[in-house]
Amino acid sequence: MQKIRRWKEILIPYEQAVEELKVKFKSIRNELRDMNEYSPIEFVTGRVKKISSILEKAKRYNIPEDKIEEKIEDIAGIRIMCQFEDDIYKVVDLIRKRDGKDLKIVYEKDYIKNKKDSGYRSYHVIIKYPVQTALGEKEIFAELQIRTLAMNFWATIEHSLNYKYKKNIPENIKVRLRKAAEAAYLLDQEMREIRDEIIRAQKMFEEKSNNVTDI
Ligand code: 0O2
Repeated sequence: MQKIRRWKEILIPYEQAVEELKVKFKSIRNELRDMNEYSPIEFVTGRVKKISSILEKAKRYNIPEDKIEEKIEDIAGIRIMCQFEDDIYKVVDLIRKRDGKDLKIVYEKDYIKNKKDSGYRSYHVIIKYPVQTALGEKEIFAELQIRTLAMNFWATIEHSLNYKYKKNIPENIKVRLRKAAEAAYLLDQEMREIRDEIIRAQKMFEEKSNNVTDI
């Protein structure tokens, strides 16, 4: 009971960090939309890992309790959803531009170019983020996960199935989940091609109508 109370206290700055980071990424989206510019960010969510998941992960990786904050980098998690795969890399660039300003990039993991065995695709950026608390500044780790809507659709359902079946998903279902991940990826490619085709057609149309007015 005392342990839970202590963990609730430890997690306060993580909650603050998640709230601040959500506001920051939502503001980028809102500013761009207000300027009638395209936003690579579709929507943003965030969560602080559940105490039970933190302790379970520490046990899985043999991390002593006093080293958890040092070793577990995704206690604070932000998820940024994009329409298209190339938007993910635009968001990563936006994050890189803030490196050394309001956050510090520790490392990046590209699970899009190197998908996980499960079929999981997303881009992860691990950052250090300073939180101003009543007791002074505390620098914490946070994980930014950037993915398309289709990658998020797959990951959300796969995660809840894994949770429901306590990670004991039968092999044949794992194979089907991998196939479903490929289907989501193909959907992303197809939507990008459709977008590019529309842009090309629009440009051609504009050029033609400019030529007509020139005569
Ligand atoms: P939750 O509920 O989001 O906290 P590990 O966490 O052991 O898998 P590592 O190296 O610490 O491994 O981190 P990694 O690989 O960057 O993964 C951290 C988070 O990425 C996971 O957190 C998930 O949110 C997401 N993720 C990674 N692999 C998969 C996957 O195969 N399927 C889905 N749906 N999500 C994945 P948690 O702790 O699993 O979950």
